[in-house]
Amino acid sequence: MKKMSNSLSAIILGIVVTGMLFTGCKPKGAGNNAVSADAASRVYVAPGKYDEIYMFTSGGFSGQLSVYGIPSGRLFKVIPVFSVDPEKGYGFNEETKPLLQTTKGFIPWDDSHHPSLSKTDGNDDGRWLFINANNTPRIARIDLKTFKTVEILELPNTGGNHASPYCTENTEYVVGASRFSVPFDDEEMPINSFKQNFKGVVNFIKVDKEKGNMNMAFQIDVPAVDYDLARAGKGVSHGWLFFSCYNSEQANTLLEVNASQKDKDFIMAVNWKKAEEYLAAGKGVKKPANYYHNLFNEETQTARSEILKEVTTLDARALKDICYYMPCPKSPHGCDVNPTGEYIVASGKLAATIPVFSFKKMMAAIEGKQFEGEFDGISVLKYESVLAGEVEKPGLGPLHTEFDDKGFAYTSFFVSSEVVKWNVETRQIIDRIPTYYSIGHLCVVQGDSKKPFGKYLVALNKITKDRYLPTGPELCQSAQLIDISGEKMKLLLDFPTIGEPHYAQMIQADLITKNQRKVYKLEENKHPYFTPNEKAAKVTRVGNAVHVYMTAIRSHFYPDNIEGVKVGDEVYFHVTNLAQDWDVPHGFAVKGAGNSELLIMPGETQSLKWIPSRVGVYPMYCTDFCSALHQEMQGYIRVSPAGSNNPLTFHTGNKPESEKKK
Ligand code: K7E
Ligand code: CUA
Repeated sequence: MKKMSNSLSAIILGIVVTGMLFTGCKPKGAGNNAVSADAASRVYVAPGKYDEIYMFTSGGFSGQLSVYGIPSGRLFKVIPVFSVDPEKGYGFNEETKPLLQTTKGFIPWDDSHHPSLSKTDGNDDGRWLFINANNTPRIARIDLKTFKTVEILELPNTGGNHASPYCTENTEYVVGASRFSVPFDDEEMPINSFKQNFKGVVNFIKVDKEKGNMNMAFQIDVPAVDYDLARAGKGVSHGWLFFSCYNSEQANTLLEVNASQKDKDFIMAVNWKKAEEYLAAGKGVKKPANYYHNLFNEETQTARSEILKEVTTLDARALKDICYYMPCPKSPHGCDVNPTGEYIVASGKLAATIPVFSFKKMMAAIEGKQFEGEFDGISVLKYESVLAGEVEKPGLGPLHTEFDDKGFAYTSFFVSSEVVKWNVETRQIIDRIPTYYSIGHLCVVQGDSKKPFGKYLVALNKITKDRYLPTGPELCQSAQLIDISGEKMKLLLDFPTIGEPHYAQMIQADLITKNQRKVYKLEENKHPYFTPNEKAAKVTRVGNAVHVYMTAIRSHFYPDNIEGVKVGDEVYFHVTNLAQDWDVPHGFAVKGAGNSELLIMPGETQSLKWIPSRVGVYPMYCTDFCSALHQEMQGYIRVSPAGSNNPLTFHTGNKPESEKKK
């Protein structure tokens, strides 16, 4: 620690930051910061009125995605993605369980950092949202018609899918890279053979233009460093991607010290159009792999898993003109591209300036072979040959940058806990505003697109000490809404978030609302256990599996009395919600079930598996208050001993003919 603070203190503007570097520091005047006089009216969305903007925020270690309205900061929904959610039956009902299957088995959780809206011509098109699983490397796709997770693709040979996912200009690909270099899956090696045996990888996932379906197109093998964040090029730099890399020291222990040795790490520029050419020319090598592709089918309303066994790879060391390294000061984190695509802004966490790279200069430097050498087989461009300029004395601990529509950039500073506004062309600092406290990412409305909407910026903060009512040892994390429509930034609103809000993307609401699905049409329901009306409801037995084809409508289930089930049976309740009106879900729960409820949207079928272990009469009921007679929406299922001869019977209301005679 001593050794490190010596070297750092010189770098970080001569300030001794040993204590606060990794915890953040508190700006002066914290707690009673000036909120502009019109702030309340700027964020007030009157009852019954709509917000102007959607914000999609990752939950970090919650594995979920939350949806807020901006400017009000109202929470609308938490969309389960990588973590099970009993509230919605996600990961508990039979239809969604396959989404969470991986080569490591069913995984009920992940750590999720970066939502990424799909793009057309470099602008957010409001169709899909992609998000990464960092721990067990996966990418998920959420359909913004239904706000549901519809696809999850596992990434083979990838350790820590942090630099992910990033959409290219027309969502040709979503791309991600490994944070932890590792040997190939299912290979073990001495950890200290990192330099020889570990690999980094960049994953290119092809996205179907109409349906959005993902498939693993190819991987690029790259040197073993830690790839942290990235952005796709756009406009002039369309066809390229830019990744920040730290740990160019290739340390495998105590990275805190060992990965902070060198003066510069890298930004890796990847020419994906070139990679496509090599693939077309047959330079891809097919390698065995093992990974899951889980896809939800809207017609059958059921997810299916397939296991894939091969991946095509390109070797960046052999194909010299796919990847280049640009030297970048001190452990870069964020790597962001401005709306024209000309400037690449890299934020070195431990750097005293922010370097701004020029795409034009980079192309000229590649053309003119302005290399200072190679790193692990990859050409390293000369720093001066690619640099547009540096932002001087910007603040401490720069992390992330987004852009508005007027030529300004906004960078977050974790250590000095502030947002700094600067001019992209001149790199002059225009304004700065404190955040409370220790901001990570920030986001501007459509701020990573070719046409940012500007107007609002949200700071996503790690620490909220003294900002809210305390809630035990764990205090909430928070977002802060900042008005960026004028020259000076203005703080408008604080609001808490779910989990850790690593990153968010904001989009104008009408790009989403016009596509909303209100119901699933019954005539389009192709679920294998669909029950189209009450007459079709039935209970069947196949061995010890009992299938209940059940319907729900205000305010009863059909059937609501079931007998003849035995201890040890596998009972499947396949419940179809017959309602065809917006906002009329029904719930379903049965006493003692070891999973969760179902929450069934209008026209949808969902299945709950239940294995009764004891004799008894078990109530079942609707869990979503659906009408004045919601409490009456209930029934019973009788469970007899394993050897019983009770016949299978079922009904709602009058008993069936067969039973009337008894
Ligand atoms: Cu900066 Cu995971 Cu995007 Cu968090 S990362 S802050
Ligand atoms: Cu159906 Cu409550």
